[in-house]
Amino acid sequence: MILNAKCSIQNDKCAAGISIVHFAFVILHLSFCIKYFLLNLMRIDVLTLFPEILSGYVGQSLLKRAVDAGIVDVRVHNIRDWATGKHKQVDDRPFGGGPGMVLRPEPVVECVEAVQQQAPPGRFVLLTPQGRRLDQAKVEELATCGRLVLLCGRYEGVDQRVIDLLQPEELSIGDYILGGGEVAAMVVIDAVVRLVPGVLGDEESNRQDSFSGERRLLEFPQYTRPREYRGMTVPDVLMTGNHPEIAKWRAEQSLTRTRERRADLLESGEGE
Ligand code: JAH
Repeated sequence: MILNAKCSIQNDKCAAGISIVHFAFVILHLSFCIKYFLLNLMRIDVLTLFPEILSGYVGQSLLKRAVDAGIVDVRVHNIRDWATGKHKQVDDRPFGGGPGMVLRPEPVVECVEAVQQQAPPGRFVLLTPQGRRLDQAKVEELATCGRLVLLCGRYEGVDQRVIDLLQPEELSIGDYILGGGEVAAMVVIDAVVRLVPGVLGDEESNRQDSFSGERRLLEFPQYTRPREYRGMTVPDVLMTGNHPEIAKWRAEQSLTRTRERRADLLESGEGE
């Protein structure tokens, strides 16, 4: 919707004869709209001071397969490339004192702006322990976005003016402090990419469907061959071939496990 509005504004300018460059941008944006929104593809931009942290992961099997198949487009950008001055300084000591360094606003803001302009602007996310906690519902929401721009903080964090100016969605993957947002960004990418249509085989995507309700329980225990290992046997019900009974047993196991290990998952909706 927003993208269409933007396209038509640029169209008006073009009709008013502002320049042929605007027309070229409309065509470019239109082609990106088609690519990422209509064809269900996903573009992910990662903004970081340590792009090499991402490179091993991006070349990894599942993601690499999706990239090779043209379903996902992952681009890693070095924030330092937008630093100016002979020292290319990206961080500085915090005003008011205290330990560590803070990311300066100029290279970060200019990097975000430049990257956002490469295609229709994406959902802009800052990975930070100050963010709202990521869960599967949020992952599903992000997977529908078409484009994500993930900003990875480092040191003591980013200058607050970056946040006030660009208003990213601040997300946390859990209550612990990492060395920086890169690992958290990889967690987001890993969780999101497997939901993009075509990334997983049919088998697994069907499995995902059956668990993508509001009610999320822990998985039931799984067994495979051999039937007996070091004197430990597989529960009898799984060997009966009685599928309604198996389904019942598994549902009970899921509920018991969830109650024992993750009662917090049952708090909403368990009252009926
Ligand atoms: C640590 C900047 N909740 C995950 C998470 C995300 C980011 C960071 N830590 C944890 C972090 C240091 C500097 C970001």
